[in-house]
Amino acid sequence: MVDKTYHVMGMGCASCVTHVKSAVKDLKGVDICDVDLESEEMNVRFDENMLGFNDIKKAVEDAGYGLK
Ligand SMILES: [Cu+2]
Repeated sequence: MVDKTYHVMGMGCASCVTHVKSAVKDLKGVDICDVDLESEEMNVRFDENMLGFNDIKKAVEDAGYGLK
């Protein structure tokens, strides 16, 4: 497991946070995902053997937001 912090773009309210969180938590191999609206930071703990940044980025983008 690794812990990473990413920057989420395009969130405007608490329901955006919920959207992003649930999209990432649905990914296989993700243990913890916390998103902070004010700092736009996302902390993710995941199994790096099962997925990587690009998979997380895609899930966030599919939900309608950006990730870097
Ligand atoms: Cu919103």
